Parts: sequence; structure tokens; C-alpha cells
Amino acid sequence: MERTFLAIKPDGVQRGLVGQIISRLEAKGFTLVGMKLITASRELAEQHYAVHKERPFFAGLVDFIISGPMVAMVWEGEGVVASARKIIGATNPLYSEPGTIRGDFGVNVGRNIIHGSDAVETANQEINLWFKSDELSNWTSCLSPWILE
Ligand code: IDP
Ligand code: MG
Repeated sequence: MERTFLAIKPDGVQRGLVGQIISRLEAKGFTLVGMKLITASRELAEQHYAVHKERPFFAGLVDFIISGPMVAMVWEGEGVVASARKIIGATNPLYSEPGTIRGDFGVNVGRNIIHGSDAVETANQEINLWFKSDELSNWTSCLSPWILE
């Protein structure tokens, strides 16, 4: 089953949005298979955002990401990578649709509350970067037959 890496950024944690964000993903029908509160090291943050290392916002982004605890999570489900990106909304919260996490809770691209992997391959890399395999639980929700045909 497909998995994605989602992380509530330090702004989402500081603003007390953890519960509401997790509720949206649970209610959609996705399954939480890993979660931890973690203040990322600079090295981890730089690796996570390595694709953006030449961008002008990179240094500020890394400083922000390591500024406090994040809730790092792995979620599982049918089409979860693309679907979670839709639930999260566009990168700039000013342009994210209402009803999305960023559209409902944010206004600024530098404080956009949550990260979500952009493709299955990136998801697998990010899961391996943030989690050890024994930190993930392989389980089947009792709701599964009511969510998946
Ligand atoms: P994504 O998080 O929607 O995948 P990316 O383009 O991969 O968006 O950018 C990664 C993160 O970098 C964004 O979530 C945001 O926190 C930050 N970021 C992107 N563009 C800007 C910008 O123009 N200014 C400040 N931060 C930015
Ligand atoms: Mg991205």
C-alpha cells in the first residue's frame, strides 16, 4: 500500500493545529503508520530540502524548520501521496483553496504549516530519511473494509 511522508512544521505545532490536521487525514480514510515529535537537526533539514539548496529562500527555510518541534508522520492509503497534497493545498497559502489545510490556516508561503511528499519516489526517500523501519507500524485498520472496496 502507498505511503507518504507528512510533517506538521514548527508553525503548525506552535499554533496548536496538530489535532485538527491529524483529524482531517484520519477522517479521509488514511492510516497513520508512524508519528513522532522531532526538532530536526540542521543536517536533517538540509537533506530534506536538498532539492531547494540553490533557491534564495533555502537558508531561511532551514532556519525555520529547525526552530522548534515538528510532527513527522507516515500515512498509508490508496493514492495517499497525491491525495494528501490536495488536502494540504497549494504551496502559497494565499492561493490555496479554502477547505485545504494551507488554505484554511495560513497566509504566507514561509509559514505554510505542513509538508507533504510530492511523488511516490520522494515519499519513500523522505520516509527513510526521517524514520527507522522499527518506528513504523504495519497494521490494518478495522475500518479498512468500509474505506477500501
Ligand atoms: P511544497 O512544500 O508545496 O512541496 P516546495 O516548492 O517544494 O513546496 O517548497 C518547499 C517549501 O519551501 C515550501 O513548503 C515553503 O515552506 C518554502 N518555500 C517555497 N517557496 C518559497 C518562497 O518563495 N519563499 C519562502 N519560502 C518558500
Ligand atoms: Mg516540495
